[in-house]
Amino acid sequence: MGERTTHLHTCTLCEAMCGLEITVDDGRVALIRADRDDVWSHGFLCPKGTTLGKLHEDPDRVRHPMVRDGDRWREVGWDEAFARCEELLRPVIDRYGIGAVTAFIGNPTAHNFSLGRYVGVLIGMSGIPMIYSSGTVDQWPKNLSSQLMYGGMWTFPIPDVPRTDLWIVMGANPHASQGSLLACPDLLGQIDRIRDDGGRTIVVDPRRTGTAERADEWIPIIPGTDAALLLGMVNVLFADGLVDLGGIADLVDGVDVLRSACRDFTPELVASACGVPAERIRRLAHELADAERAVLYGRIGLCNQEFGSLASWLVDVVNILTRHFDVPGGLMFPKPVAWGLNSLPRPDLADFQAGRWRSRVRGAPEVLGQVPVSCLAEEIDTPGEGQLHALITVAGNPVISAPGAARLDRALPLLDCMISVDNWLNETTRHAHVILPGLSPLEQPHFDDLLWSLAVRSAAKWSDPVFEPEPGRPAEWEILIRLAAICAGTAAAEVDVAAIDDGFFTMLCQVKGVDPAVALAAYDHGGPERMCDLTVRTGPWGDRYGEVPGGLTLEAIKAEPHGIDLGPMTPRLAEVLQTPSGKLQLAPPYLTGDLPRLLERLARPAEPLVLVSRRHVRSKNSWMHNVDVLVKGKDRCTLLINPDDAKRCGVLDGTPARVTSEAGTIEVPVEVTDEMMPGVVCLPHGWGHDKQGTRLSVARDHPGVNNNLLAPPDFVDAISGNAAVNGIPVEVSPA
Ligand SMILES: Nc1nc2c(c(=O)[nH]1)N[C@H]1C(S)=C(S)[C@@H](COP(=O)(O)OP(=O)(O)OC[C@H]3O[C@@H](n4cnc5c(=O)[nH]c(N)nc54)[C@H](O)[C@@H]3O)O[C@H]1N2
Ligand SMILES: Nc1nc2c(c(=O)[nH]1)N[C@H]1C(S)=C(S)[C@@H](COP(=O)(O)OP(=O)(O)OC[C@H]3O[C@@H](n4cnc5c(=O)[nH]c(N)nc54)[C@H](O)[C@@H]3O)O[C@H]1N2
Ligand code: SF4
Ligand SMILES: [Mo]
Repeated sequence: MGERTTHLHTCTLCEAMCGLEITVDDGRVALIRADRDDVWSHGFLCPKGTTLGKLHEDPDRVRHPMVRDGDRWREVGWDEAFARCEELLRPVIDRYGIGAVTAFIGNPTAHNFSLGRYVGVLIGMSGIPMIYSSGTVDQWPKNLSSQLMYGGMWTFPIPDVPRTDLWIVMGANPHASQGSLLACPDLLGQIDRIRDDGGRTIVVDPRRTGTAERADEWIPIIPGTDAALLLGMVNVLFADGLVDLGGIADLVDGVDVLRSACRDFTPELVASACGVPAERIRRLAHELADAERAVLYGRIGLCNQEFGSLASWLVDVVNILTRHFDVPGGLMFPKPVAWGLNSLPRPDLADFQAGRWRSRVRGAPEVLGQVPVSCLAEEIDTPGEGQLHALITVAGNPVISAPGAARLDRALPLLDCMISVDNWLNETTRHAHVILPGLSPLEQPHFDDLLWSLAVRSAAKWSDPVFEPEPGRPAEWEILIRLAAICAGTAAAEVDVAAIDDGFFTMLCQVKGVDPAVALAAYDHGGPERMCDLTVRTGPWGDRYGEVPGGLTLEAIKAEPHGIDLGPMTPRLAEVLQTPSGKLQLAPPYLTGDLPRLLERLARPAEPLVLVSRRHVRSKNSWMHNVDVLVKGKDRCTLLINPDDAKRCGVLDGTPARVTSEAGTIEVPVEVTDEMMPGVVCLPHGWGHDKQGTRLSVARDHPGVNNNLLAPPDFVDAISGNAAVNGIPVEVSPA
């Protein structure tokens, strides 16, 4: 009989942050189930959470640094790996300068204890002038509207779903995603709760998703037209005298500007472009205004589209105008127990300006310091002054996730140096010269940094590692510090990780007004755990290192293995506003300046067929298809198409179709279903695992096809640069 132990650990796979109870037998995960006593998730979990053990035990997972010579990989020790990084980076920097080096930061960074807190060190200390991230295929429009409205690019208001009576969901599918820019356990279950309490949920989406099925009403909408629909609602709110800002009126600037900006956008004007009857748009505005507690929520379908910034802005606007803002049941600002590094002051953005510089090849303007990730390929493969010669990827798979995927796949082999901080040898990392693996989620402690800033309650949970990592394995924060220092000119063998970490910690203390000497003396260790304690102790409930007796510390959180709960969101608009005027900007000129572009779109004839993306509860972007229990069963990478469109295009259920866009052509099996509105087809994102040279033995047998082969690199929301991977014009024919 081996040893059996039980461990509590928060799931790191999505924003729901479910508490797990993990049983380990003889050093192997025997069972993962929900922790019913978790103060946050109360026993909820989804099928992915039970597979953390499979991820941990995946024989394909990279556990040792790997160096590539030609097409052969060899495992090496850590010293050799960092020496190789230096050997590759140094000549590039010497010859072309640090401007020839860039980084791509991917999604798991936001869910990872080490990476999230230290990726800023890589960006800040390496001297790399510009980076790319999955943010520009995700939430950049929300970053932009939040910067302009509230003065902070991460100051996101979150729908207080657990206390609302009317929930309008636009371009989000929590049935698959479990919530995004919104952390709420069992989010889908809220639909039933709302109904039981006499309320309603309405889903506005081109697809009758699992969320729409469970809701009370589905309103199909033509992709990319949400901003127009929302402007129609704003128009009605003003015209019918329904505007009521409630208690925040004194904090809001720009009501009159907004009133005139929306004057032309009557429901009658926008209805046909949106595919939503004018009468329904009118009624939506009235329903929202009349409801005591209501909230309209928009997510990735509203960001990853041609008018992402306008739509993201207007989501907040309609809630503000109907006094569903900064009040229970409406959009509210979370108060995280531990402040996130994303909330550090950004003086560089105080006076917002887009296009302070432009990308070299396409001339794309920077917005909030980044240009679209779809620029990356052309910056690598176009010769000339300023060409990129080195790339560091951190937890990212842009060969799958970025528009114009085929060109990036061809461009990466042109690099003189590519280093990937990543746990798998996949479509992107197979091009790397060095792979530096992180620990598995079960080999490291966990406390969510970013995600508690998106949560419907103030709560906190600490997870100890379930397994000890192999001796000598660095955590990812150390890897990032080492890479940053090498870029900055330190010899690989001479990087003083602890000194750099102390320097970073000292800087954070100074920002938060605590004496670094007092804070430093409180620890015998560095790294993310120390930083986590700092952010708790200087947070809203913190003890400020003894200044506030009885205040919260990480120690106190650790003492509660099922977590601590400090209650629901509370009104705090005045506290979070950081605009130069100190007021909420309802109608920022940069955003209203984009309205003529929308008017032009309304005048354009409708596209016969457009493509949108989808997610599935058993996938996580591109990287969990190597878990057998998650991919078994029928092929999920199919083209969903409405029966009328299928007939018109001559394609049959279960047969392969050819899908063509301006960017490329793919073949994919057809699934005919009336869950798609006519004129819209749908593909999942994150597939295409048929590339040579990967080490993904399970995913290889369920390859699917990459929908970003169809995404034109320059199809973006013009004012944020965010990719428009929804609403891509396509043609479908039998293969
Ligand atoms: N067409 C289309 N494209 C899209 C989207 C869409 O809806 N449609 N969605 C977009 C969105 S929202 C996002 S966020 C992006 C995601 O874009 P990416 O972040 O580029 O892609 P992921 O698939 O999340 O890749 C994660 C990578 O991290 C690695 N990894 C996993 N865990 C760890 C870890 O703990 N440490 C390290 N170091 N590495 C790890 C995986 O091996 C993988 O290489 O895709 C975007 N692309
Ligand atoms: N299981 C699972 N969970 C995940 C992920 C995953 O891959 N798998 N990914 C995580 C990540 S990185 C993110 S960013 C979140 C995203 O979380 P969500 O925002 O909930 O993303 P989706 O599930 O893709 O739902 C987007 C919806 O937008 C709709 N849509 C597309 N275009 C439009 C449009 O123009 N207008 C409107 N109104 N709707 C439109 C689509 O049909 C789809 O139903 O999920 C996270 N959670
Ligand atoms: S919903 Fe699933 S993937 Fe998300 S945190 Fe919970 S168990 Fe993990
Ligand atoms: Mo995302």
